Amino acid sequence: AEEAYLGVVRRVLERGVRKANRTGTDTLSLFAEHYSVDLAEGYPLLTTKKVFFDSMLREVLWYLSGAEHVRELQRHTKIWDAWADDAGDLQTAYGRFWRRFPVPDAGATVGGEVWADAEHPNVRRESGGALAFDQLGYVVDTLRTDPMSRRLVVSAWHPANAAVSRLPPCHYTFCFNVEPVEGGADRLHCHLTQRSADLALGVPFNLACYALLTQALAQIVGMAPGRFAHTLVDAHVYVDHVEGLEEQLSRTPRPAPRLSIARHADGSPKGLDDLAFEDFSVEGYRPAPAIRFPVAV
Ligand code: THF
Repeated sequence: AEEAYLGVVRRVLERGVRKANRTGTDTLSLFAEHYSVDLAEGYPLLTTKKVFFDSMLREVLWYLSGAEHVRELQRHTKIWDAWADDAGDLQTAYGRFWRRFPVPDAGATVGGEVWADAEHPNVRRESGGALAFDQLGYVVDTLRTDPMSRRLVVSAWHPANAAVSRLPPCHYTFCFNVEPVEGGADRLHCHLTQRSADLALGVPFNLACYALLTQALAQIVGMAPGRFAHTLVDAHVYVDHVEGLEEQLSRTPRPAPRLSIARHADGSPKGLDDLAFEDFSVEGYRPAPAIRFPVAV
């Protein structure tokens, strides 16, 4: 599984085109790279370098919380500090859109289009009165009621926010898909589309994050984790990451670890909003040493 990720890194190092970008550090980039891993083979936490699982898990729990600020996350990890203001607020936050995507006012309708209203089971009222849609809640509910649905989409991209934000979402939409299995548990697949993919720093976190999320949703709805597929629109390596990645490519992947997610005492799965840091444990993770990569801001 890890080979799939390393293959993208290898291709970008070999054939990537040098590009300038807003950060001031050039990249080697390839357009529309893709890889996938089978989560049945283990949890894809990379072993060719140490990936900081605790930081990544704090980040996922922050997404799930639906918060628009990083004040809680900052108590545990610095990985989002560079993009937050002094109060810990962000101009764009994943969880805010995953769990609380703004619903237009009824008055915004100009023709025949429709919007879920306050009566919809996945719509909540914000403290200020505006309506917000819980996309992840909708996915869980739909996996239960209509698992073969091809509409299991979550979008973190709000055009009117993205146009003015300092950092619009990089991994901006994901979609689940169920494969029926005769005589066994159906498999839950996840496809993530990422507009901008920092292969050394971000992608190992993103891979671990969505693999964890897929396994958590599968457990919640009684399915088996399937494949995680990842499309990288601008797949890049910052030029100051080349040396570290060459070192990483020289290492041989070790067996993938296993992730386990706690259940309630009666054996029933914990729901999206019950999952806490202590509920996740990784077994058999014996990675090669960490590699330091400077983050481009
Ligand atoms: N900007 C850039 N240039 N790259 C990114 O990967 C990225 N993100 C998020 C937003 N903007 C980005 C931030 N996510 C680390 C990991 C994830 C980040 C930012 C930084 C990082 O420094 N990781 C180190 C140390 C981790 C630790 O000490 O806990 C590592 O070695 O993994 C991608 O979504």
